Amino acid sequence: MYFFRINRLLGIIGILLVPFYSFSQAPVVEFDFFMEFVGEDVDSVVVDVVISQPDTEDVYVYVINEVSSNATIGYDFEMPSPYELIIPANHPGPVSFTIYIIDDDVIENNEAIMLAIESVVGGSAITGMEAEHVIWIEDNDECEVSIMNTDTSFCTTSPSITLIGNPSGGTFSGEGVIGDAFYPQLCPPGEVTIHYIVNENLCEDTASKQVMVNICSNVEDYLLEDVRVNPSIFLDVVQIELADIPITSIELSILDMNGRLVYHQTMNSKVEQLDLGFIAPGIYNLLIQGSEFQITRKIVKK
Ligand SMILES: [Ca+2]
Ligand SMILES: [Ca+2]
Repeated sequence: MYFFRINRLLGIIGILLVPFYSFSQAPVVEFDFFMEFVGEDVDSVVVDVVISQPDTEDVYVYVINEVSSNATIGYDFEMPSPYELIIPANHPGPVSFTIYIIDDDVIENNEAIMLAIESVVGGSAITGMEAEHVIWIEDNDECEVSIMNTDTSFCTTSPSITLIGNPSGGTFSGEGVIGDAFYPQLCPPGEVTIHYIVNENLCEDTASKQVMVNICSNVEDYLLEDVRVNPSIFLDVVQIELADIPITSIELSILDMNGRLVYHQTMNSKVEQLDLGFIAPGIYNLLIQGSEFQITRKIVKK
């Protein structure tokens, strides 16, 4: 009889204790604070997880890929292997994880790494005030537009060079510039300015570079006057005469102002009659190229 009563009494006490017992055993595993800001040039960030009440199951920290401004793993940051992000069941104390920040050269908005804590078995047993942690990576790359090429002096006979702009993706312009190439042979001798314009969302600026195009070596003997164009403004037929230039392997080319070749022939005599009735009225560059020299002059079609 007494045994039955004691048993029943213990049962009632047990029922009364269950909510308290469950509450007291609920794991409290959380980040030490919610948000932090770091520069892109820091090497790493240490994230601390505090454990007020250990979980009875393994718990892991993972990245939530939900926000549009998310930093990208492998490009913006690196994490230890997922297995190193696990907090073993019943782990008593705080745990620290290291997130490695990658310092790139890309101009971008600030980007976030969102971390969360979750039970391995998928339960939502984790309670705590800071179930998520956000690391904002502040971009340290500034918009600095420049032309990277270092050559500042060319001959009128120099071959074309590929222009390199920083950051890439911009547009070059200026005399002798076609696309991303600079053709000294299309420039008159003297100072020439090359422009580079970048117009992107996070970077809008212009850079300019002055270069000299000089008449060098063999060209000195053959001046512009040695190329005689008759009439100076032509309708259909134009006569090209090379006064004091020996006729050996001389190529004659006509390019429009965008650098497109509209006519080409080899010169076989000192005087050539060109029928250019098929080209549109406008200004063209006449290129006279020998094996060791090159002369450019403008011609005009009515
Ligand atoms: Ca980045
Ligand atoms: Ca960057």
